[in-house]
Parts: sequence; structure tokens; C-alpha cells
Amino acid sequence: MSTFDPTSIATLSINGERLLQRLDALADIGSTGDGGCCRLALTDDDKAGRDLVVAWMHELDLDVVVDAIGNVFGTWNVGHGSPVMTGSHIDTVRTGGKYDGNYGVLAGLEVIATCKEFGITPARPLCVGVFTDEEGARFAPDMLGSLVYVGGLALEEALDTVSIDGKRLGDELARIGYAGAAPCPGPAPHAFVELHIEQGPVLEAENHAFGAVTGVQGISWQELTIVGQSNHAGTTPMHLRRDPAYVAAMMAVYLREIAERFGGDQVCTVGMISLHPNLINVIPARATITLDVRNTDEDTLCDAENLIDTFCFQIEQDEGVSITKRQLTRFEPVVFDERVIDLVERRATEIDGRVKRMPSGAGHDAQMLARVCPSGMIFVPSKDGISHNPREYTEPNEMIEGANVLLRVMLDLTELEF
Ligand code: HGY
Ligand code: MN
Ligand code: MN
Repeated sequence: MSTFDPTSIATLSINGERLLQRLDALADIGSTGDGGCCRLALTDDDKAGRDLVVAWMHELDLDVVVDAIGNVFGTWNVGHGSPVMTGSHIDTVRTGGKYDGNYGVLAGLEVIATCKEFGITPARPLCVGVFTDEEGARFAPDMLGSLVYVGGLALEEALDTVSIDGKRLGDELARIGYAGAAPCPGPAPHAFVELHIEQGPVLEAENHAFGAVTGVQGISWQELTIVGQSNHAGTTPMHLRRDPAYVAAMMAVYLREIAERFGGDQVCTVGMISLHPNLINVIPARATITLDVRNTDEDTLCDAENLIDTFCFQIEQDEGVSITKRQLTRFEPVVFDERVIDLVERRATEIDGRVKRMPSGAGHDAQMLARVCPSGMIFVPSKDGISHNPREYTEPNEMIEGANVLLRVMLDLTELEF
């Protein structure tokens, strides 16, 4: 039986000072010196970050379990039944900020610490998950660890994934000592709620304090390898060229045209372009380009992908190149559980009535947990809408209040039967 009155927890607050201190301490690991962080998945810095978070889990006397894809779970085994889980990731992109992912993990630890400090015993266990390789920046796809956890990607296939720097995921996992014993897929939690910075401009622009996240947009990642004819930059007439660099550039322009033509939530990004041999006076032999294409609507996302395929076919004919496509990620849009969204909206409104229901533009582990249990997310504003950038920033009091919403929603979820 739980020992708290749902109305009384509305007066509780997490230890904001400890949360902010821990965010800074974690940000020191892999610090890029400009306020940002670089802890690419399964690097030594990722290991050091994991070790620090595991140490904090042990300080809380949590049961710490590592699974076969390296996901780390700290569980306070109180009450009965499957746990209410929160969590996120602590791997970052190469030019990451302090808060993307880290905030949700550390706020989860704060929720448990606060319950312990105030003598609150939930009816169910509380668990904080640290999911492997959420960013997908080193090993695609993104949300890889949570995808394996929910059975969306076979463990062996995930372990054989090769990084952009040529390393096998399973080897890197073993090298950093996080190839855990717990099997994948893992057990479905009772419910899952993730606290995260918005990473976009909406909450700030519309002067909202919180986002009650309704779901996550669809994501399509492709890598195109464009092979042409390497040749001398000075002697080769333009009409005789088969130039992969030109084709890559035209692809980037075409993606922008698709986004402008579709409008709405359509976004298209070329994040990586590499040329071989990448020399000033050589028409490249090969260009490799990545396409990140997203939309909240699955049919529209498919339309964008079809346009890209048609464009590739046509420009192969026109330019005499060959294009090979590798699909790195493909997730359909996800809608969160209405009951969890309602809880987030209600508890956030208690603190500040400026709450917006909104989809997430970024991918999150919650979109994977939504496959196996009622899931949802809480957003707090991102200053200037900046993320995946050392300038990523959220006001301290906004982060503290976001963690307070997480506290209340998690405790509510321990009382809710689905
Ligand atoms: O790519 C994303 O949306 C997330 O940051 N992994
Ligand atoms: Mn994130
Ligand atoms: Mn991210």
C-alpha cells in the first residue's frame, strides 16, 4: 500500500541544487570547453558518464542492472508489480549540450531521492533507465538501446552494427564494460514517462512553461553513396563529367524544395557529406551523403521518400552516376497514451497553467517504450530553441519545476491501473 496522499505530493519539491550540480558534474565528462559535451555512444567518455550515474544509483541503494545492449536500470524495489519507469540517455552528439537526455536521467534519480527523503513509499517500484546510443550519431539507428529493449531490433543485429568510425557495437560495449547479463528484450514497465528539453523553439516562442507531449514524428534516415568518374579538375570539360559532388549538392537543394513544398511539419536535413578523394583538383570518385527526413504524418513522410527515390533515379540517368541507398533508420510517427498525456497536463498545470499539448520533433526513448506500455513525455523550454549545440540552455527553475512534474506524474502512475 502506498504511503502518500496524491494531493499532498503537490507540495513536494525535488532538491533543485543537487539536480543542477549533478547536471554540471556529468557535463564535465566529455566537456568540449564551450559549455557543451561530446560523449558519443560507447566511447570512453560515455563509459565515464555511465560510471558516474551508476555511482549515484548506488548512493540511492538502487538495484542496478545492465542488459545485453548496455541499457542501465536503477530500480527502487518498493511496493509490488512492474515498475513505473522514467529515464532517457546520456550519450550525446559530437557538439552536444548539457541537458539533452542527461536531464531526464538525473531528474529521475531526483524523484527517487525525494521520495526516500520525504518517507514516501510508492505502491510500485520506481526505475530510472539510461538507454544505450539514443542519439544514433555514432551507431545508427537512433534510440538503438530502447529499440532493442522493446524487441524492435534483434540483439545480435544490434551488436553487429558498425559505427561511422568503423567499430562493431558489441566490441565497443564489451570494451567499456557494459555488455550486461540481463536479457533483451527486457520486461515491460507498468508505465513510462520521460522528461526532456523540447530542443525546439515552440514553448519559448508561445510563452509556455511545459509541453504535454502527444507523440513523436516519423523519422527516416538514409545514407546515399554516389559513384561517378574521378577525373582532373582542369582538363575535364563540364559536359563530360560524372560528378558525385554536384549530385550530392543537388540532392541537398532538392530536400529543401520538398520541405518548402510540403510545408507543415516536414523537415529535411543533410547532416553529413563526405567526398573521396576529397582533393581540390580532383573531380570526386564518390560522395556519401545522409538524409534525415521527418514528418508527423506517415503518408506525407512516405511521399517525401518516394520523391527522393524518383529524384535519385532521374539524376542517375542525367549525370551518369550510380546511387546506392542504405536505410539507417525508419520509425513511423508515435502517439502517446492519452491517460499519460492527461496526467502530465494536469500535474504541469498545477505548477504553471501555461501547458501546451505538442508533438516532439526529436526522437526519444519514450517512443520505443510506447510499444510496450502506456508512455508519455514532459517538455521544458529550450532557450532560443537551440539543441545539439553547446549553446543548449534551459533556465534552472524551469528544470527544477519540470522534475517536480515528473515526480508527481510518476507517483500518480504508481496508483493508476491500466
Ligand atoms: O535524432 C533525434 O531526433 C534524437 O536526438 N536522437
Ligand atoms: Mn535526447
Ligand atoms: Mn539528441
